[in-house]
Amino acid sequence: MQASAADNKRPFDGKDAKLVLAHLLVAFTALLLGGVAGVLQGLVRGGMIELPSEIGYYQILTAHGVLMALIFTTFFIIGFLYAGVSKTMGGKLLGVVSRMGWAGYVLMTVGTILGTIMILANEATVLYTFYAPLKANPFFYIALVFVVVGSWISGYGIFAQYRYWRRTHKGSVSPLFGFMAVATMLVWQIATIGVAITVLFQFIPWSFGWVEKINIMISRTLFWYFGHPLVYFWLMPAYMCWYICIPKIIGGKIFSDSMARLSFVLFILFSIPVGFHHQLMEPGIAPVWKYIQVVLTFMVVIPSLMTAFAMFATFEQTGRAKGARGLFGWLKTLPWGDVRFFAPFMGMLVFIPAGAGGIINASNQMNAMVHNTLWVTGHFHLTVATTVALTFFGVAYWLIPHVLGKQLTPRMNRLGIIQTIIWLIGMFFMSGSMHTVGLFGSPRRTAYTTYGDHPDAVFWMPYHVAMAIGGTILFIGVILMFCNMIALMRAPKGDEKTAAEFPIGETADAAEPTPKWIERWGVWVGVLVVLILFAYTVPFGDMLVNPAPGSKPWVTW
Ligand code: HAS
Repeated sequence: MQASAADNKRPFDGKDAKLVLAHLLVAFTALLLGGVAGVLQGLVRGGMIELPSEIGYYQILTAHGVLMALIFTTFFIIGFLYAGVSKTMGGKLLGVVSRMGWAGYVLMTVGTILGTIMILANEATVLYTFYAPLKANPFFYIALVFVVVGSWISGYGIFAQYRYWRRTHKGSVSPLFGFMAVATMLVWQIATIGVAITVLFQFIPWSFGWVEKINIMISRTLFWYFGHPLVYFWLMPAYMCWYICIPKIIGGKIFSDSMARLSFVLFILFSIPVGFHHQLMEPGIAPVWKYIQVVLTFMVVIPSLMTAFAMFATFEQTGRAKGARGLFGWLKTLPWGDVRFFAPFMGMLVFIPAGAGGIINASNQMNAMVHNTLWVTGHFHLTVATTVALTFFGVAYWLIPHVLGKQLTPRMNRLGIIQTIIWLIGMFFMSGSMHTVGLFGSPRRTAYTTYGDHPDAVFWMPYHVAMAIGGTILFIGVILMFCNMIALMRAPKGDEKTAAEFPIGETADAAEPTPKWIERWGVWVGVLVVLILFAYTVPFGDMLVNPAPGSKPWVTW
């Protein structure tokens, strides 16, 4: 059951608007600060500037990764999900849900501030993956606990609103947005168990000095149990925009509600038991378990291929309904001048090579070639920093004015298109050079060095300069995005006709009805638990029974 056109225009609840905007404000502030760190590190790595001696390269690398990959995304996603849940499941959040949203927000913000202080104080230069045996100040790990626990509470709020809706609409299939929000938060809740265990039982006692050593293998395995589904926690809200909002924006309909839901169910099943594909080059895990997790990794590609199919189908059906002819005539009918479409579409386009790169990474032999090189950095700048980020930017252009009852003016729309193009140009230079120089062997996570003028390293330098140029262009994109966000908040008020809408698509008439079994969450979680146990029990048990000697803490900065 989807919202009608009148629902899309209906004013957004004032109280809920504050909650959504509070999340977006932290998200975009993190983007700005992370962007400052990013441009600096690009210029350092390209040999173009030197940092003052009090600031370390790895310190700003940590700030960049934490603020952009973890904080910008998490705050934006929770704000977006709360907005959609409020819009499509009752028109306003229940009192208790709103309180949970605020409680989660406050905890996450406290965690973010504490974590950022630790990084700026040079107490936590451990990069965003915080691999042991690098040891941060215990308060950095405590900050992570705040962020994760806050996000759990926010997730419970989404579950509560969904349960309420289902209780009051017995026999109906839930709104697609609500279903997808629950699926996304379910992936998050189950994935973060891994990071919670390693932080609570390994990092905190070890960083306080209560235990002498840490088992690195276990900490990394728990991290990647969380780290891979994390990327789908970023991707699924982008897919929500593609499946639900884009059809409405282009004047079409959702190709198939059931297919959209099925792809999210597949993400629940297959996004978690695949962490070993980040550890393919690590000793201590028997090859057969790596092989099994690689097979499961290829399973998690399927919902993305389904999404590509659904998007092409939506575009083509809409174009043909508007009279497009020929194989690609529908392309001309797409609203290229509308930033709400243009930015996410560019994200989709980029996801074709980005996803292909992921499939390369997942292939054991090719992983040996690219692992720990700048290729991987190039991969995640295309996936999360382009596909996901551009989609989130595209959402912000209508979400901010919608919740405030304001307009997306033609001027803001134009600025949005310019911002998207700047992003694409910057990313072309930066990620393109990262991919290429990665294939030549240039390692990731290193500051500027020519390794004593070794010919290979000297050969890499022009690519590092191109990365710095791309990074500088992207920084202009970050500043413009931040200014656009402020301008969107100050946009002129709209009336029924001119206010920005929350674009919620309707399902195509020809689509099959959605089967009710798709909402049997217990079944999906049950199958997921079986898959996790299958993929992890033996190799993890092995790490516990035959533990490595463990490591004392290292503080290298
Ligand atoms: Fe990845 C490393 C494998 C997707 C993010 N990945 C990373 C890291 C990050 C990351 C952050 O197997 C680095 C972590 C670190 O710091 O070490 N990744 C994959 C695979 C996929 C994948 C198989 N990754 C993502 C997404 C991310 C993300 C999504 C963020 C959002 N990744 C790996 C592996 C590694 C890795 C290894 C470890 C590497 C190493 O050695 O360290 C798949 O999910 C990708 C499937 C995607 C597709 C594309 C479908 C295309 C679509 C667009 C359709 C376009 C349309 C428009 C409709 C098959 C849906 C067309 C219109 C026209 C007009 C043409």
